[in-house]
Amino acid sequence: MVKKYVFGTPFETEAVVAQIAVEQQTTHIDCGSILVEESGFTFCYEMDKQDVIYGLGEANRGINKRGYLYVSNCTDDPHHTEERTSLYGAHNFIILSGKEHIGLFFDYPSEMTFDIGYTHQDRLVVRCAHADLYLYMITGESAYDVARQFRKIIGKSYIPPKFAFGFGQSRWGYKTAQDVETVVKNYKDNQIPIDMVYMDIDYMQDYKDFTVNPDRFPDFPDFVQKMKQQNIHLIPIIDAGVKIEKDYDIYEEGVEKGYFCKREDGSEFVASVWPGWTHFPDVLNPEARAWFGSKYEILINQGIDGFWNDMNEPAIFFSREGIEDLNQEIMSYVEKWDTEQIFENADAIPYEVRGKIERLQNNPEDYKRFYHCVDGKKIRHDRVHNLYGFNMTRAASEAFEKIAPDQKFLLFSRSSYIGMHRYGGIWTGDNQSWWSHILLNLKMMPSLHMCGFLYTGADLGGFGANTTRDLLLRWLAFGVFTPLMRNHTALGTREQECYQFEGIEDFRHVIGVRYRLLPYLYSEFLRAANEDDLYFRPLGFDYPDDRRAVETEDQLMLGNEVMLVPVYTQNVSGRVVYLPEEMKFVKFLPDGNIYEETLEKGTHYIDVALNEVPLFIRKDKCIPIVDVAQSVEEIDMQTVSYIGYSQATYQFTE
Ligand code: MIG
Repeated sequence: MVKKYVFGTPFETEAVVAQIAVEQQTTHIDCGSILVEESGFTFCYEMDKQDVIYGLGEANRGINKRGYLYVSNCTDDPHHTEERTSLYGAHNFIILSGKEHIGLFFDYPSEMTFDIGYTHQDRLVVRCAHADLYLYMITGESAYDVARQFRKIIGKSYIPPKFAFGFGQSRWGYKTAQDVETVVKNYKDNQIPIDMVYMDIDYMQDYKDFTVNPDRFPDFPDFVQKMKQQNIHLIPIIDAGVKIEKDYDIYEEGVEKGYFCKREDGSEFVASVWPGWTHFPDVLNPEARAWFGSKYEILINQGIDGFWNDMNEPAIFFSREGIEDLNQEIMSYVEKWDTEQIFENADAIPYEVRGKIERLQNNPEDYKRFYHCVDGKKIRHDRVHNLYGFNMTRAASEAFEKIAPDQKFLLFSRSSYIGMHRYGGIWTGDNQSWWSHILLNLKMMPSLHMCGFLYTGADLGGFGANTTRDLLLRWLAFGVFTPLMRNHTALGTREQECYQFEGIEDFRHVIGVRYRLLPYLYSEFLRAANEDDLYFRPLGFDYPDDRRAVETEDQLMLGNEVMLVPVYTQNVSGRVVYLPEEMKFVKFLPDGNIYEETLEKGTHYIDVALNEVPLFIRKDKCIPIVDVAQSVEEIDMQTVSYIGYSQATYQFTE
């Protein structure tokens, strides 16, 4: 049962697609209390000791969000440490689950705070500065039921092309066609399956969107085809900022048509990002959105069939106004240097000044300095900040429909808001090569699935910092199951391609398991997308009456058949698992054999070597497996066989 309340004059985010009649407004909805004041909107709910709070999609900390503070405010922050309150996405959906099961979606596109037992241990307070929003309240039989009802009202999740379920290699720093060829050759020579190589900003000409540097990628269309012949899809990055440069057609057209975000005085807003000074396409304006989207065709015409949209919070290094706001002392530093130098030379700058310079980056003041034009109305960016990445990605997706309606494109974004899940997936941004980030990855996945973002994954091996062989192997063994399986790392970090490490056969094996399971994972993904279901679920969704299961946050349910138990600690030969019922323990062994053992309900210690991939199959279920293939295209369905409970059958979803 879904109820819709309206407060003030909300911005139409288009997060919800179902038509729902608006309730007579009250100050007390069926759960909690609401306060509408000059100073904003407050929702308050007294939590029972046993209540579990699910949701918030791409957010920090646990599956149960209790005990901390979360702020929906899309932010480019590469330090995902425990105290951080904002990441790249804004997913304002929570489920209160205890004696009653209630879903709440606060459809509000600006900064919103979820104090879930942070200020007062048992009080949930949701606040925002303007009482202009829709609130959807869902009641159901269980948390799982509530999540599924929510998924129904926000529309079907994006389904990528099948090749996107293969493994992808990425690195910030592949500069030339030869760099890409080297990656492909090494994967192929070592028989490590692979379907995608990602192209980070270095492929562009001076970081200009939709350009390819002709010296470093001569005859790009031909190169794209050569890669395709080896079943490799090249996936270029697109950044939000458009470089200001005379004769750059996208810049000139955008200015001429008035499609960039403007200052209050009508001039184009200018921000510094990778290309230097840029303008931001006004993707909230439908015409500008269609125009920006149409530019993807430039690369599609060269054979490209997938993209990742970056820097679309939008991230800002600094603005002219921001610099002007600083005192003379800082001016003297900033004036002398261009974009990159400021950050490269940060160490030479006095500490106090450095702090101020750092605060120029993603400065909230800048988000008040530009406007969108929606239905002829000027809307200040900060009021709709969390919708930028959503609409940049929607721009691409809507354009694909026109450019090639019969083709599926791979598309995922860094920033997002609920509703964007219909247009593309997301990756979870700049994590680190830390063991704790395997666990963060695991905990984020089911929350994202509650919010509709099914095609998701983290930078496997970690983006920032230097990875290690064991960390990468353990992370990949979990990544085998995430819809997006991509190894990506930052400029300047240790080489992270699988062939850079000793014992390459272990990587070959672990990634090979992805391909052995791919028909199953793809089928379960399609089922989840078609039926508005979750692919990943917390154990509490399937075993709500088993408190131990509810509190287990380092295992996940996948589809109807599988429970995942990744190893996420260093120097261990296995881990403790909790089985809420009898299950079959399965390990993909490095020699290609499969180990199966039935284990009783309860606690067990399982041995899992670095080169093994573990999973559990639920009682009376089975899953299909196939032989390893070098790419998705080469998977041979004739080789299908089944593992798990022998009497069971599996129904494929197509
Ligand atoms: O300011 O394009 O999250 O995946 O490698 C950094 C360079 C910009 C941030 C993305 C990351 C990407 C990087 N980008």
